[in-house]
Amino acid sequence: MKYAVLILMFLAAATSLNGTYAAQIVWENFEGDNYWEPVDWENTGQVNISVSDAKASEGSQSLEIIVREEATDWKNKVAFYREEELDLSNANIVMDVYSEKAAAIEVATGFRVGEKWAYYESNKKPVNQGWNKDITFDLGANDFKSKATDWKYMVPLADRDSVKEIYVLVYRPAKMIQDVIYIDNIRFK
Ligand SMILES: [Ca+2]
Repeated sequence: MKYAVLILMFLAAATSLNGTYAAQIVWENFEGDNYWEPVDWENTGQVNISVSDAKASEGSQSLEIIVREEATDWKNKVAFYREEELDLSNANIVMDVYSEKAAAIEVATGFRVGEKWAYYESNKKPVNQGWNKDITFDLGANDFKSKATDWKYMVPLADRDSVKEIYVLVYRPAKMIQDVIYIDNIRFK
């Protein structure tokens, strides 16, 4: 909770000093312990995640995601999350993603928010082979999906001031078997 307050103060201070200056803080750089866990949803593939020094866009470590299951039409993604109370009213999310393969991979972000921990998911962003720096998710966008919209991308993210968990999802083309992806330098901006 202290951390969330700190972020708010930092963003407020940076905004007031310079109206259009976009403050940026690194929230997760994977230089320490791993706070992320894979989800156990029916429609997500099996995955191993761990902090690794094989690739990094910041510091010397990143989160290594080893996908162990072939992607099918209905199970075409893996997902993992970190629990933390955050106020992201004035923040967007930026991250760096490395893909070993030149496959049609996409990433998205998800959020559990509010008293009911409702789940919202952002639209997908393409990932090319190698490093994809500064992939940005606009948390003020109007094309999030949720259960209330029957999983159609057509609503804003609700309760941005009351985020409980942040998810990262990696979508993969059907028939893709093994895969390794790295994520680093997750920022609020
Ligand atoms: Ca790092």
